[in-house]
Amino acid sequence: MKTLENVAAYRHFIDGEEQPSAGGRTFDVRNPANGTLVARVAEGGAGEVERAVDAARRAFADGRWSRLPVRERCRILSAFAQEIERALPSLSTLESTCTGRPLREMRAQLSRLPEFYRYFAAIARTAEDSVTPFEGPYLNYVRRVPLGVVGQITPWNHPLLILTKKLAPALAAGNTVVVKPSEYTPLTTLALARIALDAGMPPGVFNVVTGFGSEAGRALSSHPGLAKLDLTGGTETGRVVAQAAGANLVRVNCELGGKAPVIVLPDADLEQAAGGAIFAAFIASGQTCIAGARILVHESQAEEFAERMIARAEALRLGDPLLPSTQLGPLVSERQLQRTEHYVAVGMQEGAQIACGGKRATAPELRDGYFFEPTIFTGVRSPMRIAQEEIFGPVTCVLSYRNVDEAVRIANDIPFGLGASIWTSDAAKGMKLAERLECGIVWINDHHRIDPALPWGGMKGSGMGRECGIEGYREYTQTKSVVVNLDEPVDWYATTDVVRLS
Ligand code: TXE
Repeated sequence: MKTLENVAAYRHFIDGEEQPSAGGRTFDVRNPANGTLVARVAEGGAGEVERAVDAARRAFADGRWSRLPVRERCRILSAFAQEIERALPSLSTLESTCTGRPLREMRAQLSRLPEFYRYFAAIARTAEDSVTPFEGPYLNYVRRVPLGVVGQITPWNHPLLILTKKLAPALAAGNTVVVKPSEYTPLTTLALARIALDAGMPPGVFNVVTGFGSEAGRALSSHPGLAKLDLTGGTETGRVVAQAAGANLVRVNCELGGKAPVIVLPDADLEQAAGGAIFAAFIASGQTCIAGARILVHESQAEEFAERMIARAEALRLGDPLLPSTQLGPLVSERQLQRTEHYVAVGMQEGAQIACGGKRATAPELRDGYFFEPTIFTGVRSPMRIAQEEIFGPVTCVLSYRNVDEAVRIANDIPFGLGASIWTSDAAKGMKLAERLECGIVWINDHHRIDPALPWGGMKGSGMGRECGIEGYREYTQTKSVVVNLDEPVDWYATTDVVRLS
């Protein structure tokens, strides 16, 4: 049992230093697998955000990062990537302890992080500016320059991966950053800021303010000193944050909710597709914005397919996330657990059938954690709330369709549009179908697969803007045009000649 004296204490990371909150306010971070106290963390508000933005503004203005020769900036990013690689075992354990996600998942996910810093460093190092076909004796060259101070607000489901998708391009492009991580999972973000400093990143470039969304998050998103605000969170949070930033004419990138369809075409290998659907639905206990939450199966195969999924779901091993045998961890919080239970009740009221799961896990060793059994609803129709609203728990719905047109209608009949997957043995058929889906990312015979080069973002209520890829890098830059007159300047008032100005 941890006593208050030996609980780890974490503070904000501002200007290259750990800093407490004014008044010494703190909040607790607990392990969702067993409720134990993991750490006491400084609770920031407007004052701490002000300090962090000011440090980032100074770091940007004096050019210690933004005007560093790009080669040097990339060298530091490569050193950062290398230090992250070295720290992967401890980062994975800490991430697993705070999110409740199985260590196996965290290791697989975090092992990709260094690649993102190397990829964006390579883009910055190889980026070439352009020259426009400006008419007349002029040279118009267009440079891409950093934006300034950017605010990044991140969630608890993939704390380091989601941060990295924003941080790597922001830093590579020369911006300075203030991050407000989720109040549930701030520890690895603080650890990452320390690693960056140790890898040679100048103080003030990467700052972290910990605290709650309603206070620290609100202060950051409404700060007029930002050049951009980048959020991953719930759709409601996205609306609030975009309004606050918009009032200051701060550009906004939002990666919000989702409810991905998994479309199983009749020609698919059903066993492979069932494995894919289970992976899509239950990785991270369904707490991902691309969770396969609607499994669309041809009516002639729906029953058989559901049976295959049920067999696999019932075989999933729930347990201590740190054990290598564990396949499904707890939900991140009591709140997510209650939300999941609420939606299961809604589904039953709506007339859907629980084919497996549907309740909190009852094994004695799981009772102190937020564990919920993997749950499959059958008999679901698209207008039902369980098929329309983001549950963000280990719950998925099987829906049947009569033909491909109906599958497309169901897939698109939702306010979200982030990810989707198609399972088929005919890639051309899959590609044709992909064209008809209203979403930002479509996998064919896979799901959840990411890469730093993949432009990531949604349509409709799933957000605006794109992370990653060359587009994601560009969104952390702005153009600056320089127009050089290669001839004698026109003395406008000294002549009566007709001179074209445009
Ligand atoms: O996320 P929040 P919550 C969805 C998912 C989940 C629901 C609620 O459906 O069930 O959102 O989760 C900060 N101003 N997603 O409430 O609140 C907050 O502190 C500024 C989808 O935990 O959106 C945290 O750092 N910031 C999603 C971040 O926003 C505010 C991932 C996200 O938290 C704020 C997470 C405010 N007013 C949840 N309110 C995805 N796309 O993957 C909160 N925050």
